[in-house]
Amino acid sequence: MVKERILVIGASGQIGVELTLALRKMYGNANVIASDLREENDLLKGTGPYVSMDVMNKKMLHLQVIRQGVTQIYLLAAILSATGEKNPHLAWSLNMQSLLNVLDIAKEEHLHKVYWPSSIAVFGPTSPKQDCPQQTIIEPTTVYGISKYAGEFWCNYYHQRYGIDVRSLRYPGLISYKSAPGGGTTDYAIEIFHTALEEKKYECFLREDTYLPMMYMPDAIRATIELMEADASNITVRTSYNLSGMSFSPKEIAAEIKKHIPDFSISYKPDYRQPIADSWPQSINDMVARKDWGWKEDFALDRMVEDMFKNL
Ligand code: NAD
Ligand code: AKB
Repeated sequence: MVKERILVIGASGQIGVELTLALRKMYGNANVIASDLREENDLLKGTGPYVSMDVMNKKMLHLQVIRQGVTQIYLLAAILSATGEKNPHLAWSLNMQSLLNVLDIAKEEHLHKVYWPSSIAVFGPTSPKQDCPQQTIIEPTTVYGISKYAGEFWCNYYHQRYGIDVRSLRYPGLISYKSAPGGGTTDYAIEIFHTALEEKKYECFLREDTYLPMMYMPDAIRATIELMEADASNITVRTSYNLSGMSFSPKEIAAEIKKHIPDFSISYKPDYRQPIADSWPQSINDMVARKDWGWKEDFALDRMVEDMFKNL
């Protein structure tokens, strides 16, 4: 078996921490190099190598790839939807240039595999709201969504033209308890747990009836690993796979939380994130991922809420 050396870029973020720990379990601690612009997350400390690095510095990134004998890159550094709307040029610049840097180096150094996540944010107001299919009208209205859609086509281009084995998932909003979320529109579904425990109440920045596609982090990590471990001949989508876990509204998650904290209450004060949420589908059809590499989620809303409270 070929020995893999994996570089995770953006390892101190919401997904990065859990993905790095999962990859270290599979490939051995020393073979998974965590890297980020910010300091090493506490949960990563002592579990394996860490490199402080700006993914925008292509020379430094290239040097690290050579020095560390890297064979696979997981690129997680990005600016998410809500933060992106505050600084569109910065979001475009980071989200695009980081990907192009990684794809170029993958080509030059003949890396075995690259992972880069897309998002349900590629879809826009003209996409189907319910059961949104893999291939449909895609006209994103946020800079984050535009960058993800363009990124998907760069992945496809590097695969078609240079044979890079780059794989991608369109994650829904991810819910987790280990590391904090990084500035997305779906972050309310994490904040709500923390304030429910601390204050027994939550003021939601989305309307009560705002349904969005969501997923519990253990499912997202497993989906990522299953996609990356799948035989290349089964991967028919080289832009990015639709991926579905669950779909709920703030009112529904609040009702589920009330089962655990009976005097919990929620109020609503929609802000600039409401139009972002309104532009996205409410549920996703991921038939192609299920057919190609056998995807199936474990967690529905009730089990996710139960598990969050067990762990928080
Ligand atoms: P996050 O913001 O929590 O983490 C991103 C990490 O990248 C941070 O630790 C940040 O310090 C780091 N970073 C930023 N700029 C960098 C730079 N120049 N060089 C090196 N590192 C840098 O984000 P996340 O939620 O973990 O998301 C990871 C990826 O998954 C992103 O591409 C995001 O678009 C995608 N995604 C996330 C979700 C979600 O709900 N979390 C949903 C869909 C897609
Ligand atoms: C966000 O809300 O920006 C992210 C995403 C769905 O991509 N969670």
